[in-house]
Amino acid sequence: MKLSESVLIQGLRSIVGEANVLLGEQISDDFLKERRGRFSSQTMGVVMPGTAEEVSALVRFCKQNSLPIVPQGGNTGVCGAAVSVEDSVIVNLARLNQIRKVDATGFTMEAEAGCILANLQAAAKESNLYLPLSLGAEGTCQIGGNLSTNAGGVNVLRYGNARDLVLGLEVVLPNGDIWNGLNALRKNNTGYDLKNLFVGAEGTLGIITSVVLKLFPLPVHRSTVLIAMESVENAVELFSRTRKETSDFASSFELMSRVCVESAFQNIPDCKDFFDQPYPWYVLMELGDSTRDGISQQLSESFLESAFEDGIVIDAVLATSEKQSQEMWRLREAIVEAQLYEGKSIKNDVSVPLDCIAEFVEQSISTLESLIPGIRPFAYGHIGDGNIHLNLSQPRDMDGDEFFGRWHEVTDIVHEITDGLNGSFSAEHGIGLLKLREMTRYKSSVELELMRSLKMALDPDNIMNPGKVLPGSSH
Ligand code: FAD
Ligand code: 2HG
Ligand code: ZN
Repeated sequence: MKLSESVLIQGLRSIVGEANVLLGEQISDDFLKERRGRFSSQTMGVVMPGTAEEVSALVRFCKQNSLPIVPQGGNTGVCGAAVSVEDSVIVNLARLNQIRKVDATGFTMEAEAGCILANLQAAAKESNLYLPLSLGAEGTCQIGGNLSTNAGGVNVLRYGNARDLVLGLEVVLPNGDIWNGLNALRKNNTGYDLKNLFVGAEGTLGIITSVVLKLFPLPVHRSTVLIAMESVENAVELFSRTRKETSDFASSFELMSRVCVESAFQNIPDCKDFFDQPYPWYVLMELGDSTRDGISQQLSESFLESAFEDGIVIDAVLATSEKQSQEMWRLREAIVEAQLYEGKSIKNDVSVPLDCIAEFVEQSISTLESLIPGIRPFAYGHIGDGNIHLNLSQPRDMDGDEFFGRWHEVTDIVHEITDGLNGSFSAEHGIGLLKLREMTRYKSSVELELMRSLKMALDPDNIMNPGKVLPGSSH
């Protein structure tokens, strides 16, 4: 028998306490808002458990009553994966926010899934250690969300993406069981590597409640350089030299077009130009080391010198203080926010092999400019990972809704070009609701069937984030 909504709410309250079930007007935009305005979210209630046991009891209750669950972290994801459709229950992990242990000998950290990423970075730093996962949303996103999206960010080049930083996980499975896989071992070949099932699963296979992460030596010596370039080809060539000539000390290699930085200058306070004239492309590069005397500055100076001589670099500014380094990073991170002031935007998050990046950018931009004259491409991203965000702002004289109406036409062009270059239609943001069409189009039937079998094995009642990631998986 299906229980009435008020009885269901009573049941949820009995598990987490009345104050931790938010209803109606208690539910702020923070839980419902989808940043791009593509999807609207509605929920029966937002439930905020405080322990893994409460998560487990909630999941059992929801399963018994066929209530779909949307696990939620900081709700900063950009593919609609934490949006609640079908009146699901949002299970937000914010109260699971304890940092349990920083192990300076083993270089690990154990924390609950609702910890804000920036707080974990700060806790590592207090112990003179480094958690390299870093992205523009780090002040809001939660580590559980980062792992569930397998987030990338600005340090993947040297340290890998979120998946590469996980040693252990605790997960509440769709039947309510708690899997305790919280080990801190670097070596553990004991059957299937279960943790990797949940990393990047976007909450469709279970709810991550705690994590053990790898830490690294704190790069106390850093060299941040803003480099001006003529072309994307030159940026790729510079990247290859950077790797060869700096002993892999480079942690970030970020590309930005002039359009991107100009929008930041215009729309975001405290963003300033570091050069006295405009250039078509910029790279923000960072090297870091923890040697006694520091070698990053010297390394970047010497290899940039040869790049100048060979005409690959036109101009460069080396940050001379921590403040200047932060200002350079502010410029890079401001691009996402700046674009919000440019009207509606259609975003892409593709990756292609490095030697195809220039071709990808050129071909996509010229095809899109013929399709929609006046379209404004914002090309930027983690070029060292082959990951470009080719975000398209609406033409200044076009209606925003009309532009959004052409979403599929635009993304189809970008994804066809990407596919032709053996790339991926989602490099780091995931699938959510946004890229279900692409899953059908570009994933083989073997891959999709395998994914469906896994989902079916773990969540036969389809209560865990239904409708996300797998096409046709709505509740
Ligand atoms: P949410 O948005 O709340 O959820 C994302 C997905 O994870 C959903 O499917 C949700 O159901 C699931 N989920 C959340 N918590 C759990 C849990 N505990 N257990 C199981 N499932 C869970 N992304 C990048 O990869 N690289 C970037 O450089 C980057 N930069 C960004 C910059 C800005 C300004 C913004 C707004 C976003 C950026 N993002 C970036 C996207 C986003 O921040 C990441 O996807 C982030 O990892 C999402 O974390 P979250 O806690 O906000 O998760
Ligand atoms: C970044 O690298 C983000 O800044 C982009 O991944 C997020 O396009 C976005 O909204
Ligand atoms: Zn990114």
